[in-house]
Amino acid sequence: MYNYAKEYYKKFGVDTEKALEILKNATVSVHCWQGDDVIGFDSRESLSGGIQTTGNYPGRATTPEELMADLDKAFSLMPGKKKLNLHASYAILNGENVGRDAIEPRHFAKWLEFAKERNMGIDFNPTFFAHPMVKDNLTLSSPDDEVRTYWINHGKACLKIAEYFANETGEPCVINFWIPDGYKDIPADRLGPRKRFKESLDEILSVPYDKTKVYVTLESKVFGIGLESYTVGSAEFCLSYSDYKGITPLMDNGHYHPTEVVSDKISSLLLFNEKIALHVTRAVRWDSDHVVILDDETKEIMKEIVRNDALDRVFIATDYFDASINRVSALVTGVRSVQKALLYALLEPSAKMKELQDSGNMTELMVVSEELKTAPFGLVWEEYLKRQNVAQDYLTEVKAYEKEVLSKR
Ligand code: RNT
Ligand code: ZN
Repeated sequence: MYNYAKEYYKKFGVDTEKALEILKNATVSVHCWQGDDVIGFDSRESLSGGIQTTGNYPGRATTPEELMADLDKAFSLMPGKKKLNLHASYAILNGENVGRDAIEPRHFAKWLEFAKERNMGIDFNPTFFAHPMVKDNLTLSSPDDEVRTYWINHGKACLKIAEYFANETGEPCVINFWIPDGYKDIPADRLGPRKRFKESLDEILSVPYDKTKVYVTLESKVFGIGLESYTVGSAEFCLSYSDYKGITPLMDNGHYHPTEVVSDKISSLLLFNEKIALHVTRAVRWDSDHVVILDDETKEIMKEIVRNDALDRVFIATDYFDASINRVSALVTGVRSVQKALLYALLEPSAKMKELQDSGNMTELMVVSEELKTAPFGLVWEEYLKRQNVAQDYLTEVKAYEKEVLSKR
């Protein structure tokens, strides 16, 4: 069956072997927070910051051990290269009374061990939400000196942890800054909070860190739940700041107006940045963070990366959280969908299609694009899973795990 597919794609000038080879080496950074509904282990606060998980499917991981076991199960059902993406709120404090402003690498030693044993790098995120020091929905942009200082110290502490991960794993660490700061209703001063955010970031980034192995990214957003009127870290702010500071912009495809698409933004950012970063999610009417599926926009995003030969310039991470379905399945479905979309993109005769565009042959371009949609893509995917020693049917394994492990929690 695979040979049939191989010949089929050859007619379009596509080498399936080459595609599989590239896919094998493409890394997806897998977010840990789908496993426990973004709750973490370091505070008793419920989720805040304008993001929400809905649903109450049984089996949520409630301890580091449970989360590690669930991630392990999920990783075993995903082909290809993975990285572990952690939030600061997943610090393992063992009863120690440490604030987020004072966390240290040692609070992540168990995570490091976990990643090392699995030959994985780690990405990191300071956690500026779900914490008593978030005052009036503000952190780094707060007018309250004490609040701002607390979160600046958190940022600094996280940079050190990111560097520790990079040093210890031997793989670069992407550390992503996202703050929820904003207002529910119309503010009187839009400049002040943004100026304070800028100054806070400047202060955090004044800490020396090794830029060859720690990549600082900044994630923008359009609005959050309860913060509908104003977002401090808007697209313009984050792009401008990234440019000014020489850090990496991060686009989350749930963070734009519903008719805007990240796939159209990638090329512009690639022209002006050495690296860019993505949070791949699925927004349904709002930044709902549904599980990623193999939909048109996910394919289009991956096409933009592949067509522009930018796989080594784009940090791809998943970011979604659905509490209404089996969480291990959610992790596997989302990550596999990203990988499927990547394969789909790799099976496109992009050079030929560019030529058609440049010669004004839009008729043929449309025909080729449409014909490719019914090419035997699934057979190439199946071959990939076989070569990677990963079962195609992950649901059976997930169900068994649910019965043996999740349902007993
Ligand atoms: C929120 C952002 C952010 C978070 C995670 C938990 O809208 O997308 O990336 O989802 O940091
Ligand atoms: Zn995100």
